[in-house]
Amino acid sequence: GAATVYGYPRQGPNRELKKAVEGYWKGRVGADTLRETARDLRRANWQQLADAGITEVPTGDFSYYDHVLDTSVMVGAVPARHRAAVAADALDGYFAMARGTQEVAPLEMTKWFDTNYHYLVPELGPDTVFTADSSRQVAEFEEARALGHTARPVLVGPVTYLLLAKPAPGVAAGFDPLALLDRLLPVYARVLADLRAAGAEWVQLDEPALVQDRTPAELNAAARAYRELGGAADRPRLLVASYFDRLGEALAVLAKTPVDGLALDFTGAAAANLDDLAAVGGLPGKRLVAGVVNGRNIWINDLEKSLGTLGTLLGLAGSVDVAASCSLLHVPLDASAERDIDPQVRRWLAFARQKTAEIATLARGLARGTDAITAELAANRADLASRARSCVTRDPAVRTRTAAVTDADGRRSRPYEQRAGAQRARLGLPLLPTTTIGSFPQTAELRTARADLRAGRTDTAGYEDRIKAEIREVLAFQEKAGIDVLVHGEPERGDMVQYFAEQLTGYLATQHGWVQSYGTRYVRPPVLAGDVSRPDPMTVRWTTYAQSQTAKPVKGMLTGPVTMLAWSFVRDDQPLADTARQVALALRDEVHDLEAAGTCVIQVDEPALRETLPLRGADHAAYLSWATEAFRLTTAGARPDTQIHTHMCYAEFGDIIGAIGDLDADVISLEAARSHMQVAGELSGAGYPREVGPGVWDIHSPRIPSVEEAAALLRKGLGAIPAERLWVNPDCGLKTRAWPETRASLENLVEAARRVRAEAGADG
Ligand code: THG
Ligand code: ZN
Repeated sequence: GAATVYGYPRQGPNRELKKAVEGYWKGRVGADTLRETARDLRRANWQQLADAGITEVPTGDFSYYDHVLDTSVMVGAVPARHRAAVAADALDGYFAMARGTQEVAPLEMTKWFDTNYHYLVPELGPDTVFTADSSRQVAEFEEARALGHTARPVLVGPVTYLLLAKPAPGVAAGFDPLALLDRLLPVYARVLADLRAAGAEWVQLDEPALVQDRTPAELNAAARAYRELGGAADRPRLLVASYFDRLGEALAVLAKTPVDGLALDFTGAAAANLDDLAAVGGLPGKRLVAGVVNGRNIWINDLEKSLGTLGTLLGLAGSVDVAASCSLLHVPLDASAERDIDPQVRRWLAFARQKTAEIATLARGLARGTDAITAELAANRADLASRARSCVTRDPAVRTRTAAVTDADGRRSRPYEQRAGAQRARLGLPLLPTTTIGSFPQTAELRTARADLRAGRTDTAGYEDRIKAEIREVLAFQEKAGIDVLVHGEPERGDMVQYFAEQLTGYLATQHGWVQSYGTRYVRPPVLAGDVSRPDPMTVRWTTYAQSQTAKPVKGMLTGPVTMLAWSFVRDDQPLADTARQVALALRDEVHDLEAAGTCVIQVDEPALRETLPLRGADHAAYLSWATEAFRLTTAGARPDTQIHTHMCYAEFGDIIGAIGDLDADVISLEAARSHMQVAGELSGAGYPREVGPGVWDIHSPRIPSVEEAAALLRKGLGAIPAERLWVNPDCGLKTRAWPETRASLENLVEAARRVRAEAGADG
């Protein structure tokens, strides 16, 4: 069997691609240099794969910005507003679609399934005309072949492409992009024929959308698509890939089409594919690519277990190849670069490079028997054992504590109605109180100060003076503007998840573990490696310093347990619910200490609550149950007169509206400006009984809302939520905003609150 992957990190060991692309945008790097950098990165990746023992390398997985955007270009789906830019210059037009220009808006961006990667959403309508442009795919395939590699082009499949698309602006919302399938298939057939003509024996079509709940009509579309593409003349052999979950009903559908092979995920819950495959009678005579190495976590594989799976699969298909479960785009490049991680612990980690070695080892073991890989198996066994019994992964004190958690620990001592009274008495806030979400502009100066501290160019005292000065400035502005509940502005935090992870036992930070989030933006998710505890308070110092500077209440700011998991690499050796409970208890200690230090308002942010929703509806209830439980465990120890806030970044939360109620937070702030307060109506329609702050300033844009604009939104909010329960705040944190628009917008927001407060007072 072959050893293969579906994609590899694009950025290069030092994020060379980010630097080249951003340099090109600034005019500092020419188009030729950018293309050359990209070619060098592809060449290095293929070589690394080949050296590791990968026998069939992917092509077409590289992208300057996003591979879904590349697919839109391949099929000619360029929105009307970008056509002039594309016609003038293909590369600049491509970036105009990605980022917009002074004149035109970019494509919308959204999460790629349940990963932390974001893609650009295709915009389609009844008038969309597809045209085939296979040039990029053909060129990259020829590039790899010229370098001597056996290559397999990888494309986003036509069904997934359409299922990920949205009606273009101005198109009736009822328009279903899947209606364009018959128009799209000839374009895919053309691209496939071009790749065949260039010498591609196999082409991979990725259909991860088929692992989600699909209607009979959608499954039918998949059947039609692969009957038609499979029936085309001059085609290469077709490998249809799915990942992120079990294929479910779509497995039998695809197995009946004339495609030549399927790639399936066999990791985690997707291991159910094994039984499903047996149930449909296997794939006799076809190629099965078995994703047995997890492509989205960073843990070493259990090689013996994978060999067991592979052995079973041998009886279920014509041939079996070994792969990662999905593209390695979602993991960092190389664990061996992490010099600061204890070498013993580093042996438990497998980033992209280590995973390719595992895949090659498994392919060898499958082909020649376990005798051919005895040394690898022994080392793997030792590393797995060391992880299982390490005091990093197992802290008896943490386990005793989590085991003792009771239902009562997750319940506030008083119902909301009583708490609200106690909080009103303690805080003395006006009707329609004003606040912000937590962060204030992160100036270049602040980032430099943090970098200087890390590099040893400033000492701790100098850095802390700088932070204190910033806090005083942020407070002075809020007091002057007349905001009611103040924040310290979080100048000490870069990435908030990283900030807390650095202070919690059980988390590891990486130095080079960059993963693409979107376009040229990357994150370095911390690794949740072991049992979690909080040795010392994490935020109390800055919050109490801020409180010492003002008579108004200062809100304590924490990141919630679900988000702490969602934006990290989580451990795979215990249920997520257990890990969440440990993080929740550590945060509960922080809530307790903040409270003891006099903090009377504490916000626990959960921006990732909605985005972590499982791909299949059948799994939603179980997820929401442990997720809301972890939030309540974090917050429920608070006194009745301590006001618990939470914040979420999304306006689309219809499918978690019940869970928002189950959080039992006293106040929730949400994005609403862009959806014109629709969320307020949805919440009240669902009978949400507590306080709500629907955002009245869209902070994603530098535009300053006028007083009247914000007031109009507030009046709209009052139509759904009574004045006693309505808060006034922006949509989200202000970290990415600049000071001038922050000042002006917040001043307008306070004035709008005053205006509407007066009207509401007059009414009542
Ligand atoms: N933290 C973590 N994961 C996340 C987010 C986060 N995932 C989802 C969401 N937020 C992603 N959003 C962003 C926004 C900005 C950037 C990356 C992801 C960004 N990155 C800088 C860059 O690439 O230049 C690097 C930042 C750094 O130096 O740490 O701007 O908030 N864990
Ligand atoms: Zn937000």
